[in-house]
Amino acid sequence: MASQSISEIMSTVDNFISIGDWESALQYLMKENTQQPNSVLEQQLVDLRIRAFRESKWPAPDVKWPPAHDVLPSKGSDLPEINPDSLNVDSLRSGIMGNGGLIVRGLMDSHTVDTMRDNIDRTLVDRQSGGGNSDSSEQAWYKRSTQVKGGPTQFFALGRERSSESGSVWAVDSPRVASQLIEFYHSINLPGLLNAYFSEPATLSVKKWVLRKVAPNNGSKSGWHQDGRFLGDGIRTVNLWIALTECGGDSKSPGLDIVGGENRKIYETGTQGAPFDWTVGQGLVDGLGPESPALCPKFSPGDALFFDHYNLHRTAFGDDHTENRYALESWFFAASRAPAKQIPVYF
Ligand SMILES: O=C(O)CCC(=O)C(=O)O
Ligand SMILES: [Fe+2]
Repeated sequence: MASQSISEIMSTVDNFISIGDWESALQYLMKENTQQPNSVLEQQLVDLRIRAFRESKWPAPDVKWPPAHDVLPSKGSDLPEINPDSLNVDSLRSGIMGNGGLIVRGLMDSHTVDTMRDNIDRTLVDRQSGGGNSDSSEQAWYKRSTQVKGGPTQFFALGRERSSESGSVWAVDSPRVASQLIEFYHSINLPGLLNAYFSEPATLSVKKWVLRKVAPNNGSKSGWHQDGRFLGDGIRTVNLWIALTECGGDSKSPGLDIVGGENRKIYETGTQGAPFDWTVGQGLVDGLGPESPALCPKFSPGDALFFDHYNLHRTAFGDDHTENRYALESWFFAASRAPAKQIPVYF
């Protein structure tokens, strides 16, 4: 794409922004970038999405919360499972609030799954080599937005070397991946679904939108945690976790352990065998009883799990795993209650 075209595109974007029309600015920029993906436009998309949230108003809706919901049928104590066709505001509310989680089989198509796995590998390699090294015709797979201030220069498991073999990366640190993911979310009408769920727009965030490649048997242990423990009071959330490789159950790579059920409270941390002061001990989880079973669902590539900040969960490390596990973690917040510390990202 000639640089003239980019400046023309950006001038149209600036016109929308000058009248405060962030939605049109971002829709237009996203459309132009979809037609001809370009690293300059992708970086602009990330930067402007962070600005758009900060510079827009997010009035709180007047709604009863939690809203009315059912409990979905499931096999025994398992989480309910549906196909993408049955995903709507009712099944999402019932699954998350009534059952403690909802599995949607095959939510991401296999082409996008393959692309995302490849994206994660490229991003980890580019991060390891310093990031932003590619010339303008190549993609810079890892590049920190100037709109992200005060964060770590990289994000990786505590005490671990930055590696291209495995790790976690903020999605916004890879502008191309962030753009492709938002295109995918729009293609399945996630903005509309979450708007209905929250009765207001949903937002992503810099810090709770993560690409993951988890190595098998890497010596890690992870404690049970609830994201509601550290994301702040009064939040409303939906986490969309998507497996990009087969994992969990009796498979060869670490899935996600999750406690199902209707319990919606924040549990005590740092006791009953908890390895860290912010995690919940195994003893406490064992004592929750049959209403709150600890599950390790088996996922195929493209399967999704929806849950929220009340769910106890952890990476399901096991000794008998041999394969890497790739996954995407996307926490969505009701916009009027989104924690500023997580750096909301308009989507
Ligand atoms: O993918 C994992 O292993 C951890 C995910 C997680 O903690 C989350 O999605 O909040
Ligand atoms: Fe988590």
